[in-house]
Amino acid sequence: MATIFDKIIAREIPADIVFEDEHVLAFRDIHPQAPVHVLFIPKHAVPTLNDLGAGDEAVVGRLAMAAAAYAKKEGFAENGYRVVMNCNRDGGQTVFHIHLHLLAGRAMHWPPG
Ligand code: DGP
Repeated sequence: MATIFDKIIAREIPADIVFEDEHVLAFRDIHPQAPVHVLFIPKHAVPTLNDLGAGDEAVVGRLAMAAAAYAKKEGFAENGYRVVMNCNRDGGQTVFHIHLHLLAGRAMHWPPG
């Protein structure tokens, strides 16, 4: 099922895009939870982590590598950052197109809420 993220990929709705390559799009979260809050999404839609299958091995790896490259480029890799992927109801997922949250710019807490 199409989600709001498909519309961002298609440029049907605006987003503050910070990175794009053949497989990955990254843009600022509309409700930032930290000074830096960027979502990394695959252009090939997969609803949840549970739906990854054969042939999808590289999907999450590409998101993680793009996030790490962004952290290095923006200069906060050394201080650190958090990446989060929410899955389904108890994980707090609200958009059913997998995405990796990159949060940075403040000290994170543990355990998360
Ligand atoms: P999650 O709860 O893990 O499914 O995260 C979905 C995130 O997507 C949430 O932090 C808010 C963000 N979001 C939802 N709709 C939009 C939108 O239209 N534009 C942008 N930039 N972010 C959105």
